[in-house]
Amino acid sequence: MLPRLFASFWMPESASTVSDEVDAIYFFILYLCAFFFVGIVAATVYFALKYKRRGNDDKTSPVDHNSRLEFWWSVLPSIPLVVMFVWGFQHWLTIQIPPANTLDLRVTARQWSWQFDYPREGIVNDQLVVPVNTPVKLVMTSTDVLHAFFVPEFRVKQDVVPGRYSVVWFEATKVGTFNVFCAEYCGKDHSRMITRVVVKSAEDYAAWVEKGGIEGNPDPVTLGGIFVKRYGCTQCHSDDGSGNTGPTLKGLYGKQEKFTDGTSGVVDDNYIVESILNPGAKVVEGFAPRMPSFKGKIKDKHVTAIIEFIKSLK
Ligand code: HEC
Ligand SMILES: [Cu+2]
Repeated sequence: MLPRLFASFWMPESASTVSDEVDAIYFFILYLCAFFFVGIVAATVYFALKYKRRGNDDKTSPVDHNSRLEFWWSVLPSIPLVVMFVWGFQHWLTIQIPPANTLDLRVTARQWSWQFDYPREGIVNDQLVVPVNTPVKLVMTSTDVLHAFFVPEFRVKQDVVPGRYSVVWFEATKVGTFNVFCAEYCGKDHSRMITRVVVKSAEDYAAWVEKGGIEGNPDPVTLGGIFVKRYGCTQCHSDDGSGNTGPTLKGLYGKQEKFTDGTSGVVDDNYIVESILNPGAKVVEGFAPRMPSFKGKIKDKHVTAIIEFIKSLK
């Protein structure tokens, strides 16, 4: 590989099968440009001084062009350009086209959280947990605005677009935890739209799947607490009475609530289910209708656990 010079403080760790080559292309272009920048500036300064007009009768050269020179100074620099293009394009294809036999996961991005679904394993998580040395394909969509999935250590970044699916794949080469950022400005809490990708060894991943992605054997309230985090509810709702984009869940159950259409109602199981599946139906006074619908995105079992959790927040 080409030099990964300075990589340690310029670049995040390299942790996927494509990242070393992305860096190599980056440094190739960078050093090539640096080399020509220095050369061109030096030549400009040299010629400016050498052919400086020295007085009124200092005539300019009678030569107005030189076809052979012009031909070569056009052709030679285009060679590294072709190298840049061919190398870059080939690697871009590698990054774009997923290999066969990937682990396929679904990703839902919303203001301002990530949801990862494991369709075969029946797991929903707010963190992306994957096995090491296994190609993973993410089929991603957004429920609201443009977002972008970005893992710097993997050197992969892909827009997540409402109303359609976009695909990104990667193969992690190191066990560890890396940041997932949203790389498309998406509103007030864009900067908080961060999660992790946890790369586990094959055995640890299998054990995690075996337990449904949940450690231990928690009771429904604890389980509900896990799911409000996993579905990203906690991005907008606190459980301790503090304010946020949405009303706090503390003391919510049994409360008399006023809605923006002038009606009011008591918070019970039905109301919570409606709030989750059809949040626009009743909008709490003093709040904007910012909550995304979780219809088709949340399992009934998980809703039940969330209700138990909300009930417990007296
Ligand atoms: C993007 C921010 C956001 C997310 C994510 C979100 N909510 Fe909300 N939620 C709101 C807002 C804003 C309101 C108040 C407006 C309304 O009623 O639609 C609300 C209202 C509610 C209410 C009614 C509260 C009341 O005081 O009557 C419940 C219950 C609720 N959300 C539960 C959830 C659950 C459970 C989740 C996760 C599955 C969730 N929310 C995810 C923003 C959010
Ligand atoms: Cu975003």
